[in-house]
Amino acid sequence: TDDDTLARIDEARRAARIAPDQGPLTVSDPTGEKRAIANPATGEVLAQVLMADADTARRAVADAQPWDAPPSERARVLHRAADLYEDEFGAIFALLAQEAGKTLPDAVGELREAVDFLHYYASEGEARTESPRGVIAAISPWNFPLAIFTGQIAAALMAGNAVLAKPAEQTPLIAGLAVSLLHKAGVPRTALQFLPGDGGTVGAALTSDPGVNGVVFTGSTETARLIAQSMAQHLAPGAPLIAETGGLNAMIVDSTALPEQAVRDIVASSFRSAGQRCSALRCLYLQHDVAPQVIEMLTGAMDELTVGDPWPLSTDVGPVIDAEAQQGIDSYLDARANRILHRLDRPEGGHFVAPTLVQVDGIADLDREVFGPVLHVATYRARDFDQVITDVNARGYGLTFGLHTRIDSRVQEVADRICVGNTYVNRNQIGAIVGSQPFGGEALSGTGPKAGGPNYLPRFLAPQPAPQPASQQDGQPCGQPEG
Ligand code: UN1
Repeated sequence: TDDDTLARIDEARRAARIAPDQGPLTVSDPTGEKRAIANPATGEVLAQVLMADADTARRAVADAQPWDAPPSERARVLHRAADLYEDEFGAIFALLAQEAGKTLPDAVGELREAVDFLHYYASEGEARTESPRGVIAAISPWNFPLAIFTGQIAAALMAGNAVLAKPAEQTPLIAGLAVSLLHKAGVPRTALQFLPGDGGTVGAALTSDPGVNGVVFTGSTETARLIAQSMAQHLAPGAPLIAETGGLNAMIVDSTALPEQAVRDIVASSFRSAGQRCSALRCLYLQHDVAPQVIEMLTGAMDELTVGDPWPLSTDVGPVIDAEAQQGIDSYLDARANRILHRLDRPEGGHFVAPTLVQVDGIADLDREVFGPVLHVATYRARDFDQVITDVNARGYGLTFGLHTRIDSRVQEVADRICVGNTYVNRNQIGAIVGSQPFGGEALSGTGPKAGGPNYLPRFLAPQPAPQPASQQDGQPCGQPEG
């Protein structure tokens, strides 16, 4: 971005900023309790949002109507929504900073991803002739409150479904803006309803409702399990759960890697977005002989990071989302105080966690996904390379994996053995690009199919009956009840 463009972006963002002296906005919805939405960097209350409750959720299911416009019309509306998102970049960047704690580079990436999802699914879905499933509940996280929220909705809508969109309780403002732009572009209100609320009540009401024909979810592996149980209670066989969940993502840097490049990519993968991406690097394996040099360069690079309010353009690492997140990471680190290799100072006020390196023997020492700027570092010897891959696979997650090496045969060897959705070689391991890098995990990291890839949208369409062998075509298939 050149300086002129940056100045223009900054001006639009400034104009749209929720000013502290205007007092909290009130965002209305007919029922439910108020929730104060606060800026995670300053604690300043931005808005009072009236949240939906279980009754509102049930009524929304009853009112939902699949979007019965032809696919070409749906595509046109979603392409138009993408243009409206781009026009509103100032308000979007302001809210991403104020409500979600995003730096401007992270906000720019997020808007790009949301726009790409809209165009991608609109184009993918245009030629599809299958029927929609019906009503889809879309439950999305606070860490990509625009991109993931929009991606789920865009795929489900493009397939012709009605969507009940439940954003994370921490980020209803940016989600509400997205919904208003989708409506303005022409998505009917009965096809897209907005249900800000907490997962325990609104999420549970939606996922247990027999009128819901499928759930798309991004969030923790534990919540995905609860959703699966909730869906099982209403016995709607075939109602899909499309889930993207957590990860314990590793990177190997071997002794042939270029250290400067590796360090740049380690910093980006671990500390951008304050480590709050499911794709983020959690456990770095350094080959023994280069470890001292890489750690020295890494701690030097960390010392250059500016941690603080994401609003100033000079900030590299913003806050974590809320007090609960901050306290959880703090107590995790307190319990490992004697293993801390390096830690930056924490800024005053706000929900900040200082970027931290923690020494471990291997990925088996990580007892959970720490969703913040905390990187675990282990070393390995050349003869143990295979064991590292085995140990990473043994954790049962499978989202991203990074490899820094100049040995070509090693790239193939790792690609063949590592069980993850996305493997990145000699680059950082965040920021998958819609269309060219479909994103999603294996095993505990999600159900698939990958978002931003060709298999995603078809999951929101009713499966076609399998073609019958000629001899059975006129009769009932064996053992299958009618209907
Ligand atoms: C998430 O953090 O919940 O590739 C998933 C990336 C993003 C990750 C999104 N698409 O970094």
